[in-house]
Amino acid sequence: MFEYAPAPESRAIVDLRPSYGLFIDGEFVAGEDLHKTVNPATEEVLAEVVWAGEAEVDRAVRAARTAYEKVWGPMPGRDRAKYLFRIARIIQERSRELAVLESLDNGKPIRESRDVDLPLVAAHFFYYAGWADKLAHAGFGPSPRPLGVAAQVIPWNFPLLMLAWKIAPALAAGNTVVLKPAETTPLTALLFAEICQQADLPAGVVNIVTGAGDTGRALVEHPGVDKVAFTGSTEVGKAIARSVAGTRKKVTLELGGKAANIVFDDAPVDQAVEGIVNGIFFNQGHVCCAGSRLLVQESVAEQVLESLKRRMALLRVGDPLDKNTDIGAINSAEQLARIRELSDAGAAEGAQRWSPPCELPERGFWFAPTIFTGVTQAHRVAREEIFGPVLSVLTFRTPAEAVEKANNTPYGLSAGIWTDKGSRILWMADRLRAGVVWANTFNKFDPTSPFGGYKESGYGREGGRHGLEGYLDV
Ligand code: TXE
Repeated sequence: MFEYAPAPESRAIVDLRPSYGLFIDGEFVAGEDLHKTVNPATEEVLAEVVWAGEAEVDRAVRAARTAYEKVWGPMPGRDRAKYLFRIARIIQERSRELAVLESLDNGKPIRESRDVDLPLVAAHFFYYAGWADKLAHAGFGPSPRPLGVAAQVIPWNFPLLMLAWKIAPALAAGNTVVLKPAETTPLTALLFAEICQQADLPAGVVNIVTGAGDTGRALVEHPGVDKVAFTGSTEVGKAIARSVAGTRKKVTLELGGKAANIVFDDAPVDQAVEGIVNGIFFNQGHVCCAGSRLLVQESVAEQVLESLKRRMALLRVGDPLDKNTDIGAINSAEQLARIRELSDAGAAEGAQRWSPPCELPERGFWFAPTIFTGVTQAHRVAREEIFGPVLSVLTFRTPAEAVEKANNTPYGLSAGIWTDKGSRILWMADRLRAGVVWANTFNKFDPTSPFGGYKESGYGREGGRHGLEGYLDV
């Protein structure tokens, strides 16, 4: 008789080496400046990686330039597509290993890395592989040209997925890349480098330089770079925009957010509550488009909050490799300190803080799911990006007031609407200043649709046909 016993997602599936070099010109290159990367759930050291200095960044940019001019730029799109399809298939084949490594280095629940991140990563490569031989027939003009060498700097919240968002369209369009993963989550990018080798990708087409902000700055400021693509904090995004001003470099920026998740009185409460929970607690709230402000219509606020609290009491916080875990570890001690500081500010400013009873592990970085009620628009928790499992609740009476409050933020990345009325969805979507508006769902991603911000959430789009525009001269 067949018995289904789900195996624990064991860390034994990943074969970690004690240290990793930089991936430059198709090879791993040792370096001197080694730094540890830790498992945020246990504080155990996973491996050491090199933090690249200016000379190493220079080497990587030169390798990317040569590969662009000699191999990848002149290659017909159908041949570039073959490599991208091959990479996509290897990602699928090695997806359990990648998912476990992602959860170890990042702290996110395995259910998310395995069922959300990894399928989307593979989907991105499949999707853009399909574009590589069709660029001349897609409204970009008869002979769209790649930009050249792309410098790509990504954050730690979706390490592999952000890598896929950056690398897949860049390569499909004929660019070569030097990518810098975040300092706290370098490992899956290095495993991806191995996958490039396994796919026989020509040397220099993809280069991975690990390191922190200084490595990122050296990369972005390198004169051999034609395009800068950045995802991260608004502060660093602005610094990058300033540093490339006056150069020939093109820039796309995907920055912070403070999305409103708006619940009307005609929305099915259970469904909306699931959407609120997914909106703010998915990936520990380390999500640029997280629904971090709940705007709930006054007439149903009490009912929605009661139901939300009941649901929050069922959330399991703990071991990221346990399939039953809903909320994993906070990615770093620094991020935990930031979340604590803002959460304490919320309480000090007079909002009411609530968390369900939940026991947090002793070692590692943890934060219980938290909501603030009695929040006004003046409170810091209503204005600043917390980037953690913390929800601020505000109320409204009319659709116009909901729009006014939702738009009352310097950000404009995403918004959510929960209502039974189709006409209201269209009315709201027309007025919300956000790059993505979800209706009766939240945090839905697809490689075919463009993603990106208004206002201080950045500019440029990633995903879909629009995602190619950032890597082409048309
Ligand atoms: O971001 P940084 P941090 C927000 C979120 C979070 C806050 C700080 O609110 O609490 O930012 O996070 C590289 N030139 N988001 O400090 O510093 C860095 O090494 C070039 C939202 O982690 O912006 C990393 O690879 N690169 C966001 C990447 O930039 C530089 C995701 C992001 O780090 C650099 C992350 C420099 N001068 C944080 N300085 C989102 N939009 O999803 C740093 N880096």
